[in-house]
Amino acid sequence: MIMTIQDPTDPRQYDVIIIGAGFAGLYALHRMRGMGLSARVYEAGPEVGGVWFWNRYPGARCDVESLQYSYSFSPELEQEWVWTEKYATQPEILRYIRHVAERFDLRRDIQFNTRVEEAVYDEAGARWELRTEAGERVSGRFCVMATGALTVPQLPDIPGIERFAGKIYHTATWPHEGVDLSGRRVGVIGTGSSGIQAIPAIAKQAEQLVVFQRTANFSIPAWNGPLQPEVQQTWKKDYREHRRRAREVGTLYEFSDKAASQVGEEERQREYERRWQKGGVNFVHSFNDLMVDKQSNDTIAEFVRAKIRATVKDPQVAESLCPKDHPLGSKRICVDTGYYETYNRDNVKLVDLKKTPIREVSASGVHAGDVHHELDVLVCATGFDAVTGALRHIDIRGRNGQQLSRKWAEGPRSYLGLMTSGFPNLFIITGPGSPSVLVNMVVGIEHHVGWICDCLDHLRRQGLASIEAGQAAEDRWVEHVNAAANKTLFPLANSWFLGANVPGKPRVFMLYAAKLWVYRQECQAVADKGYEGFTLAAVPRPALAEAP
Ligand code: NA7
Repeated sequence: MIMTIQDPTDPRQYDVIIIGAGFAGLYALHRMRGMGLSARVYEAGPEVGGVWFWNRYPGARCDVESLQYSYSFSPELEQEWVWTEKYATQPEILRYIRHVAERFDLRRDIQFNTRVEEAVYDEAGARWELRTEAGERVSGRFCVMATGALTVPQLPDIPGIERFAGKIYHTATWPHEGVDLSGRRVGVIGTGSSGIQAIPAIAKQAEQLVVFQRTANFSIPAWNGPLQPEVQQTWKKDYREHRRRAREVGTLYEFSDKAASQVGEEERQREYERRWQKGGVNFVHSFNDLMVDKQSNDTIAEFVRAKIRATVKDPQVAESLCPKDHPLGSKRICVDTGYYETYNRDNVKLVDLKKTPIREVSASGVHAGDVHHELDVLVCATGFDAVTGALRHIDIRGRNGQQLSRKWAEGPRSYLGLMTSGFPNLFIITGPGSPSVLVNMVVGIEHHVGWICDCLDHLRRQGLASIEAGQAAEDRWVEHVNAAANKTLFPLANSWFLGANVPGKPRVFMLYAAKLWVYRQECQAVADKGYEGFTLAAVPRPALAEAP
């Protein structure tokens, strides 16, 4: 028999409150419900999907192959869903997430259009008390932050931008009805993954396109196309094995066991060319030392620069597009369809902000260097307050009223990237201190949700009701995460991985750069040792619902 702790006289008390209905929140709900727990999801948007609901800019698609960027928990789901392209578009991924919500009857436990503003830990009652924007109050024994890494859009702080008389759009809040850019003079600020996907699509519609580039980025061709039915069928036959391997490495690429430093120039070039022709992030794995050895990285970076120079006809434009200030892969590598070729179009102009910085925006356009660019539409592909942004935007207060944003003022601190000391029973999915966006997000999400569910199961079997990261374990983990980053080339770039794109954000590498299988082993070892480093307690409250 399932004994629920939900108080029948107060329907707003749950075992678990989950914030966010993207990939993470939906899976957490499905699993927790399956454990017999009462769980409720609060979602700010009107629909499931999270990042895939909001990011609707032209050209938006995933740069992990669709057969891999999907849930593994249901063999039936993975067999019945048919992907149409090698890399799925945003609408297709959103259709998939909606299908999952229907198929597993998830919507009845999700409250949409509900932004959680405050989450306060009530020590006496050992509960998380939440308040929504509309003033509604709910509480849960546990709180799961499924708020995503790329949730809070970052708008550029450019003098005069508020005076612009045309329309301004951010790629992450693109109007749902779409935008007709035909006959328009469009400016795009930002050349990260979103800009690099949007620019070729916008160039085809707009009368004129001016791209304002602050940092040139490395981009690899996707060579996207329809997913052939036989390729899909073959993959699906081996799905269990593919998923098993993905749990170790995140995304299945051709991982090399050779170092670029140990082979000759000819072999390096041959391998880079072979991988370039296959396309995608696989290119970064050409050799196994590219993210740890700067000299090796220089060889692959130079290969890409040569490709850019060979593609872009105007040598000056080509030179501006060649990234020279960071190692390849130290900023998120981009995957494109015709990005560099777009600069050969007559209606496209590149403004190199390193040479001619933006001075101001006026009513009629953008003034960069000595040139005024007349524009009707300004598209900000300027990224996100990533990884910690969504957490910073909720007033989260733990023991003794301590605010999470205060605790993390000098950079996020967590144990295993799953919990943070002083905040009992608060779990974070794919948060700082975990591999998070460095691996296939769906694989990372499934791992975290699985770990959290095992933890909740352990608590109820032991008659315990509370878990909290210990301070010493957290300190050791933070050092461990920093040490892992310092073995790589990641700290050499001003990337959003380091919070460098948000003025005032502390410069801390927020992600755990070890291999996924290493991280999984570490998480499992902690659990196997009775949640070593955590404090588990039987607070004077009824234990969690019994296992079904
Ligand atoms: P990114 O990767 O953070 O890219 C943002 C871009 O916007 C990047 O080129 C920035 O230049 C540029 N930027 C930001 N602020 C400004 C200002 N004020 N002026 C000029 N240029 C600016 O965000 P995306 O949305 O493209 O991608 C995020 C992730 O989504 C991506 O990595 C994938 O994982 C999916 P900077 O490099 O900071 O000089």
